[in-house]
Amino acid sequence: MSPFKDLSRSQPNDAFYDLPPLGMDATAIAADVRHYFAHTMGQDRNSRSAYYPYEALAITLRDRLMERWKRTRQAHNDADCKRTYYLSLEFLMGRTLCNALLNLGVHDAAEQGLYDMGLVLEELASGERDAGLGNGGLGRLAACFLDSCATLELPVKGYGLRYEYGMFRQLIEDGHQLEEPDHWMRDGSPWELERPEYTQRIQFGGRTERYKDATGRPAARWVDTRDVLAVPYDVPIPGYRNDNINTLRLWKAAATDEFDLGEFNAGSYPESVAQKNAAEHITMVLYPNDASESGKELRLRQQFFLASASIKDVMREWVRLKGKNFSEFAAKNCFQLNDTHPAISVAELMRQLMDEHDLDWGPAWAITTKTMAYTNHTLLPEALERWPVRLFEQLLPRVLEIIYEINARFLAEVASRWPGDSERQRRMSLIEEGHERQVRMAYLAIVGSFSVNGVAALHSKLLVEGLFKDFYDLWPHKFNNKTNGVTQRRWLALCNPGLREFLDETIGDGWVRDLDQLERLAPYANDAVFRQRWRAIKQENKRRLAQTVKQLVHVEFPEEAMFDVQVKRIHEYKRQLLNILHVIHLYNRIKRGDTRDWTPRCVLIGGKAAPGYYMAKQIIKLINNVARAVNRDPDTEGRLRVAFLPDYRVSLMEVIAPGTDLSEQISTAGKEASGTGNMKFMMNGAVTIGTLDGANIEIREQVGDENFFLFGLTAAEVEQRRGHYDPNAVIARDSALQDVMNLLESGHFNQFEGGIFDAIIHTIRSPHDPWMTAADFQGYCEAQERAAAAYRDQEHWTRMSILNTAHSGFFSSDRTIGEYNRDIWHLDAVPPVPL
Ligand code: HT8
Repeated sequence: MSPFKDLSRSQPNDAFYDLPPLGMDATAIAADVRHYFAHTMGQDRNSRSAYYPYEALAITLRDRLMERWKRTRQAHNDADCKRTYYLSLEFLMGRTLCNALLNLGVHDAAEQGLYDMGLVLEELASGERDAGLGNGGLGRLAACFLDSCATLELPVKGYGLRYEYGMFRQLIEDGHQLEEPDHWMRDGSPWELERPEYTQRIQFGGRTERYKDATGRPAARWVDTRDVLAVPYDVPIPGYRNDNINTLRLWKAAATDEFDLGEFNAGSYPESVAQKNAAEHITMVLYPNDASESGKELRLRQQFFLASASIKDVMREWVRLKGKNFSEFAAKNCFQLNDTHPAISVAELMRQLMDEHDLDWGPAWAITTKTMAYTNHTLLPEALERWPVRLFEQLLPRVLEIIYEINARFLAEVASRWPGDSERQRRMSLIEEGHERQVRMAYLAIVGSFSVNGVAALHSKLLVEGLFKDFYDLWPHKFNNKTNGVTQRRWLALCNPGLREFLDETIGDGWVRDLDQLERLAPYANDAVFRQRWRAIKQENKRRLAQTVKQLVHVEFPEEAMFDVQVKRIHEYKRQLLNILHVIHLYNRIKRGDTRDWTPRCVLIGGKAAPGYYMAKQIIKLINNVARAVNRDPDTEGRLRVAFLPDYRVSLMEVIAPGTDLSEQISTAGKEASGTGNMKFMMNGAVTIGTLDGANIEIREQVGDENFFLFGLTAAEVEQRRGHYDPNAVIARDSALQDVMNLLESGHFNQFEGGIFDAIIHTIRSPHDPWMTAADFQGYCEAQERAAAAYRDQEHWTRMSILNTAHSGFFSSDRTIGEYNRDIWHLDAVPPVPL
């Protein structure tokens, strides 16, 4: 039946609507699981798959989320509150089941209820596939933010795309990365709710037509378009034990029902229908590049599809409640743009206000620039989005006209502020002139927003001194910093149950909502009994991690060794290469017998390379080849182990972070905007070895220099050295690095694969190496020695570990979201209508 057909003869009464609350105890949960397993999934004793009991439990929990979800929506409507919409092309949610159990407060009840029926919760939970709708930090940040907004009872709705294929699955074959498509929702997802009644119609192509409206005012409309439907799927976002459930709305592209037989000969009906499937390609697959733009037409389609559908969704609700009066729109709505990916929203909001809701330019622009806020996540030039004007002409002609008009008015403002400075106008123009004219999306975002923020103190400073300096000179009040954070619900309470219990016992459980309370741990760093238990928990987590490593790559990690971990996207600026050069250095030391006071070490590296990123894939191959050579050599036994963990993802990090001793955060200074893995490790009691980059700087400030292994050039020194960097002189002066290069260049790690590492060797020796790997090698090795020495004194190391957790309160995404709300959104917390 169509969801659009309204009831007419039926008159549902209270008997239909009023339901008793669902039980939250073990018995009630078990009863529902049994019911769904037998009556909904149609299973019986012959069922062997772990999938059906998982699904039955998921639906049981979904029912309980649903009860609360409606009340949250009702509370928001009743309060007529201001709302924020977090627009993002990526939400890297990971698994949902255990998070729902934790936040609903029914983990133990469910575990008991299942146990009574002979089922093991952990086994069911570990069968869930990650929702990999993001690349890395930027997408995971969006997921952490949603958790914090729901916990803080802020009326924030996420808007994203429901990709049929998420982040690819990474296979390692013969040391090389292979990609396999991730058809993650083939079996459907119990966590989404289709809402066909809120479908929107999105335009592409066509042309602009000018006309006079009923009042004689000149107006424009976008006609002869090829339309695509946007169908929303809602995902519940539970707050921590507060009965508040926010919404993540993901759009799926679908074909319209009408189609153009005229274009085809009569009789090519099947071809015409098939042609419509092209519409559904828009949300087929996530682009797998992190911090680099793809430049592909389909990607621009995705961006506009998200922006247009989400804004239309907000407008529909506005018009339903307020009619055509937009005077309060900016006071009640805020769009937070997650990087420039949804920046086209600036022009699309203008278009909808003017062409669909009859506002003039002035009022529409006033609304837009009081409603949009933009977060920048990188300074890397290859990630700065620019779209060819030609593409816009074909795909979004009316939107391009509006961008031109925004630019004309903006450049007039620049000209009046700096008369005659045409060079500045050229620099600041939204349109980059040149061989191919391009729209600069970051500039569109800045001009259209009232707030522009970076994601860590150094990054925000570098933005206003460099990339956005001209804009800062014009509008200093727009620029601000919001240092990233991560949710301690997933990244401590859920992933580290051993530590969670110990924390609860020691300082109470208030830290789950208020992470600053971890500060109360600091005095216990001096308590030997406390340290003993802390170590025992870490050991247990290391055993769990070692088991995972063994299972996945058949490498033994002895648990008394230092677990030294670098997991993140593979990118040259993150310098996994520096890490592996240090591994080769350790290997050299073992081979030459330089092993007095040796600290046994297990080096774990994981991460995905963008499929088209040649160097990143070479680095993966090198890591694998070095790992093979090291692990095979009997001399390394008990001293050094190396493993590359395939298919790094959210659910793997949940095992990795608790079991890590040393967290590698070694990017070239000035290049990692923030990093967020660094925070997850710190929370779980790992000590950081790192450069003065991104949030590392703030981590070091919080934990103190004595609890952090610092090395490397500063961002300023990196820039000073550019132009006269001479890595070959650096290598010649450093015998350890010389030895490493000799071994690498001898072909020791690629004996039957001649020349495969030439490109890597070349970049290390190139005076144009932007990442200055050789420059930081010596400092890195010294810091690694300090870490190794510190680890040998286990009491000292445990003290450092405790203090890292104790001082990690600042890195809760609750703090970050509190700042977004205080400085940018100005939302009131709205408690849900009680059950
Ligand atoms: C930063 C990371 C930071 C995290 O945001 C990052 N930025 C991107 N990915 C990140 O993890 C990013 C930036 C531009 C892009 C893109 C991804 C352009 C196109 C496609 C993907 O690197 O330091 O912690 C959250 O702020």
